[in-house]
Amino acid sequence: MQRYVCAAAAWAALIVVSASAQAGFTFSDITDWTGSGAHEAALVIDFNDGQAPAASGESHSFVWGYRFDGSSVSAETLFLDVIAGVSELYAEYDSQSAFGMALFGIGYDQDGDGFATTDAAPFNALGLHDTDTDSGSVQSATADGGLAVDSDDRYAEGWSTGFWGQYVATGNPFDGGSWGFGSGLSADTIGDDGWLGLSFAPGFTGGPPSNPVPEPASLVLLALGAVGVMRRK
Ligand SMILES: [Ca+2]
Repeated sequence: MQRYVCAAAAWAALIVVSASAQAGFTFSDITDWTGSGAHEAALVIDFNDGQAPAASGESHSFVWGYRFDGSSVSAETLFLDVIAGVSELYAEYDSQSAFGMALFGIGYDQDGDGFATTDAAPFNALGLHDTDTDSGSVQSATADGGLAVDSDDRYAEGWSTGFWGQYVATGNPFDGGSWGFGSGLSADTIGDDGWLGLSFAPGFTGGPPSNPVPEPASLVLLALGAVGVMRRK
């Protein structure tokens, strides 16, 4: 009898923990930080590619942290610094378009064993490919159709067939705050505790970044909690 009571208490504890893990992603959940300084901001990336790292059938965002000094940082600087500082991240863009910086593609070497695109984007050692340095006058010529070579990696690009929607938030968009439309990476600034969101819109249809992927430990607890619910029926 006592064994069953203990088991029930254990399941109850797991379910409580899994519920709190869903309570909203915060800066304290960010594990990968770039930069240094007294202020913090977050870069949220949603590939919207249907791949589900949580194996839930839903798309999830990824979040990287950025530290800086001064009252704010340009969204362009934040983005490029994080891509350059995180060895698993890649970006293709035109640094000098009519709109300022035009973002074409973002890649994530999710399994950490190297990264390449099917159109062989020539990323430099920092994971950046600025098409403004390419020969030819149309700097968006390679901005559509590329995929990640490794099916375990993530890559989305577009300029004529889709685009990376840009969003900003001053309050936590996953815990009471909300996203607003960005004005362009070269135009926007991000302040302390600010959020910069990039969400791919295939076919120009999309919205703000979805909820970030839960931490692995939370996933285990969620799975155990689900089993607990099933056993209780
Ligand atoms: Ca890889």
